[in-house]
Amino acid sequence: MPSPAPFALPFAPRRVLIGSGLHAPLAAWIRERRPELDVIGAKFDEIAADELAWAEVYIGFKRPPSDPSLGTVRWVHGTGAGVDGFLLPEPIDPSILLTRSPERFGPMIAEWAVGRVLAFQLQIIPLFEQQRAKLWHPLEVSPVAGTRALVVGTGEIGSAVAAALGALGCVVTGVSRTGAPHPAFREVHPVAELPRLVGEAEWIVLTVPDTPLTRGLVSRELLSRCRGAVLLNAGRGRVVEESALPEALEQGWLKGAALDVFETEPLPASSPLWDDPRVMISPHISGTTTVRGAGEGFLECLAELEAGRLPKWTVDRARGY
Ligand code: OXD
Repeated sequence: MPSPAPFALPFAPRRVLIGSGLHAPLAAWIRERRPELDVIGAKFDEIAADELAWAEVYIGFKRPPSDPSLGTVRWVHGTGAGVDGFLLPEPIDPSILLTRSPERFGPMIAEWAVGRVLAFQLQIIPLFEQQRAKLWHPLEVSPVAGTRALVVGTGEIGSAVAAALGALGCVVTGVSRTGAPHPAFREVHPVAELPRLVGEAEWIVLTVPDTPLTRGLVSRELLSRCRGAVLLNAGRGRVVEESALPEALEQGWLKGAALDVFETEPLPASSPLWDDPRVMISPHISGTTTVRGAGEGFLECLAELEAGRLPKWTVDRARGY
């Protein structure tokens, strides 16, 4: 359940601060639709403490280092798929309303996952490397259809990934907190069954946020139960025990990994993952925020607050999303 509104409703804030690389087009987009709003912005790490002291609302993905407590802001609207930037390591003050973006990241993350699955299965990268060396050397390729995928998380993102892999002919099983059935999955199991399920999957796709329940879920112990799967992580780095990945690859528990998120971002140059040819790294780009998605989500929440209601997209702080 979302927390109750931390202040009296209706709430009609007018001073809006955007902390994002998209601040200029997003501010223009919002001003065009709601000219009475006073909207300013900068990249999140360039926001000054006096701008936070001026703002009633902060829109962004991360808190500004100039004042991580967010000054006197009363409402934060997160623009990313996850809102851990405002909940971890310590949550923002409970007197601040936290809403999340209703933007649909699922379709783009599904393309990211399909791209990696095809690249591994069809050996696209080794074949391209052979091409550069003018080497004619047939590699073993086999269809994706009929392989088994395990998608951890059955929300908007997980179900879009499941539908896309299903369209390739994968047999897709889901794992969620409750194990409630979902039409995009052949079957869904509760998270307690992961130790059995990982041993049956060729693809394990993580789409879950960093919450008290998911942190460290893919531990060394769980990895040791995999039987040559490829691990894809588009959720959060801290869901995986990252230091156990080199061993998991060496032991053959994992055949490969496609990682978009890491415990520390950017991934430090000292990480052995960079040089491992079995690992495909991308810099947290599997699902990106758009101006329209961020703008529409913000205005939807604003309209609800102005009408005296707690927004549908209010974050349940206990669950972490
Ligand atoms: C995220 C994002 O939450 O990039 O990971 O939006």
